[in-house]
Amino acid sequence: MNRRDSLRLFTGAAALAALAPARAFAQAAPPPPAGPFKLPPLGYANDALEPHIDATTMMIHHDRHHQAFITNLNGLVPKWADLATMPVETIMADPSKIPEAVRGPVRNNLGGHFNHTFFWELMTPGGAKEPTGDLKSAIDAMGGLAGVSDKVNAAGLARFGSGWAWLVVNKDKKLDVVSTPNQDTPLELGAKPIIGVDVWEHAYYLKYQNKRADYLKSWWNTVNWDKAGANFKKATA
Ligand code: MN3
Repeated sequence: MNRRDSLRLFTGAAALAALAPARAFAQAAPPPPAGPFKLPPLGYANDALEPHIDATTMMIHHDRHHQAFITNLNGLVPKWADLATMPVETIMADPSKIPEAVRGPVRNNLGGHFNHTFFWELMTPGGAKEPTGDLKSAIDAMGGLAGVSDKVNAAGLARFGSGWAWLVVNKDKKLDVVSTPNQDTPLELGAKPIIGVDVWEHAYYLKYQNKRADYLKSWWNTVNWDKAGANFKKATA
């Protein structure tokens, strides 16, 4: 290409941009890298969990934090092809099977994708306000909902730095409370999650600042007990 041709191309592009600046601007944003991982949509509006979780936190948490895990995972697929085909649960149940060269980033980003997908589905603006059926019986046997939620909250408060607090069915098939650091999942403990709450600061800081205890207490109002019951049924099947 000679100088005159490149000038002509440039002039053409500039003219297009002047004609349709909004479109030109939109096209300037890089498209998300293609790949098998997709951000699952929230099943409700960003403000649907107000006042317990504010709309801005939900938007940033889902559209940016979760999207970052998806983007990173798609970037990791060329380095480890099995990532695209192996079930998430299989990989996260035994992260030692991930090739060492990509183990850290796969563990963090796939764990983040699993945990957040679980979290969005566990919350709802409507639905049952307390456990029912077999899950209710198991929670009652553990001291009732107030006692169990206190234990989960205590696990969340005791988690130094970032991580999650969980109500799980453990490897002995018993209801149990555990906490995991970073984006580790309960799966590698041989446990199946029933309830899980994100205690990373990004999950609550805009509204609750340093008051993690207030966030945890309020968060229980968002729990989708139908989903928790379904998780329990699957975990004990
Ligand atoms: Mn999070």
